[in-house]
Amino acid sequence: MQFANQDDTICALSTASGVGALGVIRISGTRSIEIFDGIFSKSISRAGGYTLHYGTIKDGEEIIDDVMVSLFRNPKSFTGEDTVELSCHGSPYIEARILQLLVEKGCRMAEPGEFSMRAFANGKMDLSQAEAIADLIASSSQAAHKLAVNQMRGKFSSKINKLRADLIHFASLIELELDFSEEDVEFANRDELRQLVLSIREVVTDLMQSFAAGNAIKNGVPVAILGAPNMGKSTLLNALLKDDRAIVSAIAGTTRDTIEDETTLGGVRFRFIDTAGIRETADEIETIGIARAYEQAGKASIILYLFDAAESEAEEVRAILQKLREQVGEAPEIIPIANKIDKSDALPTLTKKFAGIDGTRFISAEKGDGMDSLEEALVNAKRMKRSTVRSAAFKAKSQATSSPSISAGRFTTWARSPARSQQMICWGIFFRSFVLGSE
Ligand SMILES: Nc1nc2c(ncn2[C@@H]2O[C@H](COP(=O)(O)OP(=O)(O)OP(=O)(O)O)[C@@H](O)[C@H]2O)c(=O)[nH]1
Ligand SMILES: [Mg+2]
Repeated sequence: MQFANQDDTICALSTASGVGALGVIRISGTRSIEIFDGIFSKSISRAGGYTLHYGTIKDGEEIIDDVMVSLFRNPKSFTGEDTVELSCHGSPYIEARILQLLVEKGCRMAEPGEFSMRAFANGKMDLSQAEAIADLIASSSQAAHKLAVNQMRGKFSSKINKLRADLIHFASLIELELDFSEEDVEFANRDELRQLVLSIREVVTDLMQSFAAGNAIKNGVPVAILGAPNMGKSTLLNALLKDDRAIVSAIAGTTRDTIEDETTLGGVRFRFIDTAGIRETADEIETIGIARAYEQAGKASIILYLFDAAESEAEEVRAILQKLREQVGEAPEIIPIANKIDKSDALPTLTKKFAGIDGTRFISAEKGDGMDSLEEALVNAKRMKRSTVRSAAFKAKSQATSSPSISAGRFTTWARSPARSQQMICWGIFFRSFVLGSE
């Protein structure tokens, strides 16, 4: 994206458009104080940074509004430039008039993201922090908020910087070793090399896994609701969302396409996907819907597999669950759900009937029975997924520690074989172009 002239002084409404108690307008650039002075009842040209001023915005003799003004002098502002932030009354008319006045006096309307771009250009933040600001504004759950705050405060950036420094160090050690490979001298300490490789590997694994976790937090943990027609999938979706989102009917095959919506449970954002009931059918549209149901199941982190508590048999459910597992692989957590407990025997009888199916939840999506425990199971499944990721990372780390190819004793022999030397040169070139290429 190309921004217009960077020397322009820019202005924009920083609060949401529409009626509100207050509206905030931001002006940034070398002429911001001078331009603002042209519409304000007093001069702030001699005032220091971080000062607050009260006065009136005027268009000639016409009073537009009484405002509070914060002044930030470069470089101590969000953009790193002279910045004026004024709070006026939150009327779209007043805001438009003030912006119009500012443009008449020499400001340009800012393009989307231009204040953040200037902050980046002036070294106030890196790209990951700029992205975090957008995420912070869009955050709709406790977890997404925490993630964005951490990223904005530079936690992610410091990890990347540390990785970059480690890679540069590694590349220089390898180069040194290659330069003197013909001589019988070990320049790079074997233990140091091994530790470095392990720590790089750990950070990269962690970053790769944090992408999936972060993505789920930002966009919601995908949960697919699966089952045969009429099991109550759409009823469950509505109960989880506490909204009448999907059509519910006693006609089998009501839902033909996938229906998605999000909600937050226990501070975690979930994206629930109701699907077409799975059955053999000659109906062309329903067949497409069923294919989509499988597709969603494959992409989901959690699958809620629904069956009718009274009418289903444990053996048949177990067989279906086994098939489902084969189809979706190890990754998604599958939670079996016995629905419609309200219309059948007492709960202990049902519990006994499905005792062989691990983790079964008993609910009545229609009456709301068991929903609290299901919601708790969802939040726990999410937490377990996170700790599984951590333990996988730990496993990868311990496997790497015991990896014979990089154990200290065998490193020299490994490195000196002609094929390995070739490999090491390739690694060196790779690290060099990857890490140093941007310099
Ligand atoms: N008694 C009882 N009936 C339920 C319950 N949940 C759903 N039903 C009823 O079961 C019927 C089917 O519900 P839906 O939610 O449309 O089922 P579905 O699985 O989405 O069905 P398809 O979209 O056709 O695949 C409706 O008549 C619901 O009222 C429940 O917990 N108890
Ligand atoms: Mg349905």
